[in-house]
Amino acid sequence: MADVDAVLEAAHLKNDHVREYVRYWAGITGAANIEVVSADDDARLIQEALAAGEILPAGDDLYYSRSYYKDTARSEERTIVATSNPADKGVYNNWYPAPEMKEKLTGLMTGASRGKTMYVIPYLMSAPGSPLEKYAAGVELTDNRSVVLHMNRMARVGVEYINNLADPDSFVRAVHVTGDLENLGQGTPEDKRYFVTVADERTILHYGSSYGGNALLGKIAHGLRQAAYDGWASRKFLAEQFMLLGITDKVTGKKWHIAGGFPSASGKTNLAMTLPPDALGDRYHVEFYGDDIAWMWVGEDGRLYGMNPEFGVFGVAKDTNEHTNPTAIESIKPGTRAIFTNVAYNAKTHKVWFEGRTPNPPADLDGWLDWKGNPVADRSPAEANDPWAHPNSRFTTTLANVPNIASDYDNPAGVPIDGIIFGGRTRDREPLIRAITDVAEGVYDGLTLGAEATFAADGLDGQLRYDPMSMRPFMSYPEGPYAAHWLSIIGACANKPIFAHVNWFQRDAEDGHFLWPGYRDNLRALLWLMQLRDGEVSGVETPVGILPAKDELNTDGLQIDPADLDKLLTIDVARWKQEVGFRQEYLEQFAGLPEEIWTAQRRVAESLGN
Ligand code: GTP
Ligand code: SPV
Ligand code: MN
Repeated sequence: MADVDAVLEAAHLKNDHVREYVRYWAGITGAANIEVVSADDDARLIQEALAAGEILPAGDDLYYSRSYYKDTARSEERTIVATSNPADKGVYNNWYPAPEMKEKLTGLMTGASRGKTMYVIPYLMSAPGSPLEKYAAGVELTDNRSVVLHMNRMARVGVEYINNLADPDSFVRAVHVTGDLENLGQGTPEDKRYFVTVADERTILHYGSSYGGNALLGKIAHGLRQAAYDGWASRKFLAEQFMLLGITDKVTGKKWHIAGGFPSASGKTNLAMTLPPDALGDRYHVEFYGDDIAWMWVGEDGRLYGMNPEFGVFGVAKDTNEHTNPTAIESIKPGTRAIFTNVAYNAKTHKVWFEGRTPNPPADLDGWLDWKGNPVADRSPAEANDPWAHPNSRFTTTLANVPNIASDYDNPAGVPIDGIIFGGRTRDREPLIRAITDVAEGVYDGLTLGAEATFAADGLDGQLRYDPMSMRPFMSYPEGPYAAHWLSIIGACANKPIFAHVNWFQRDAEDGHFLWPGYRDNLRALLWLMQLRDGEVSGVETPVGILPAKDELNTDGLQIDPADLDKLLTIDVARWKQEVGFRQEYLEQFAGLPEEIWTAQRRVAESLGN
């Protein structure tokens, strides 16, 4: 291999700790070449990837990538958090001892990049100058050019982000080795994939995938797992799978910010990018800050502040269209340099399509390939109804491409948070919205978030499960301390956010239709919540929170069956009594839950008459 130091020198990579790290892993992986990446290299890397057939053209400055067909989502059972302290073992973090995992991954990665280029991606998961900047720097090493292209969109990339660190050793070491995807036994007992965060060493070692959160290590491995651990270890901040949006009332000039957690593929991107319903558009404006991760801390003024550490969006393609999410459609239009992954692709016209993009698939099958690359026209009758796109197919675009991106999205100071919402796919029980003003009850509500899992993780679609704060796949330390850390951060705020639980996915018990139209109309529930916070409405008290009185919800232009609306604004007490019993059992698995959480559980149970 070429002299590593000469390459790093030529790339102006000055940080000696980074150099040492690159040398070490270049030696282990056996890569043939080293290349240091900056955002300016994107156009050249795109050309190289096109020439190599790793991506395909999908229109004017749009690109198509296909991942191996057994490598299309996160794998929860192959994801591990390791530390040197057995007390860090929780219920969901899949804890292993750090020495065992480092040895394992070093073995798997040894010689595994032979003949390949190892790209060095210095990145920052924050706007420069953020109060949390010291937790945000990282260097991903990857042997996959498509991963580089995605990282260029999802994070701020360049040597300038790691050359002048206050503590030059304080970057996250994030090593990604693709492995031989066709021989990894994905989903079998011989599965060779390991996605490990060695949290107390700020080291991420991922082997055996080129897809999304398995491979773009700045995103969930650093942005969520590592950052959540750092936030707890420092006692300074929370890192959560949250969207972040702003709402401006153009008449009064008021501006609110809301952050919220919904499990993967349950509506964060859609909500954060939403436009107001047409009837409310003259009065309200929604600004997009982030769709998947928020880091939150207490500001000097005693308010909770939040920021999106990412630079782009890795959004679910399915059902994204001009009606459901017009701003997302704008953000992937020609000229945006967006990359589509695992959607259907037309090899002749270079068009892409996915379920829900239009009501029906293209009528002319000529040239169309499904997400596996097979011609749709050649399908057997048995395959005729298979989806063209993978349900977890995605688009990758930068935040700046989203038309309603907040003007201050890059402001390192972050934004003050007025409301924290939790939600998910819940077919019964959860009303449209229930507000919670007590902090312990709000934290309790987040911990007991119960929803249907989605296709964003392999093999779990539709299973009803608890997903604390929507962090279940990203938990890096035990649930008891996690709850305590939440109580301590929010408790330290002099001016606290209001909590709420929302549900856009309640279904009719008979025919299964969604009771709520969802998407742009979701803003109606958030507006009510902000009015409640500001004392303009008072709602109706129930055992599980405050619901909107019927005349308090703005229904201008809303098309809904009045019987459906009634159901959305009431509590099914019998169903909730049963639920509280389930919650008792669920909470009992967690060691060291703060007493406040048990008090909240008892209060809810008692007010339901249990
Ligand atoms: P991750 O990126 O996996 O963390 O997901 P996410 O929470 O950002 O999910 P996203 O907003 O991309 O939504 C996932 C799916 O839910 C898409 O297919 C959406 O069309 C659908 N969806 C989003 N909002 C609504 C809604 O209000 N109602 C209904 N019925 N479906 C929705
Ligand atoms: C999720 O699965 O929650 C995502 C996509 O946001 S991934 O980056 O693959 O984790
Ligand atoms: Mn997510």
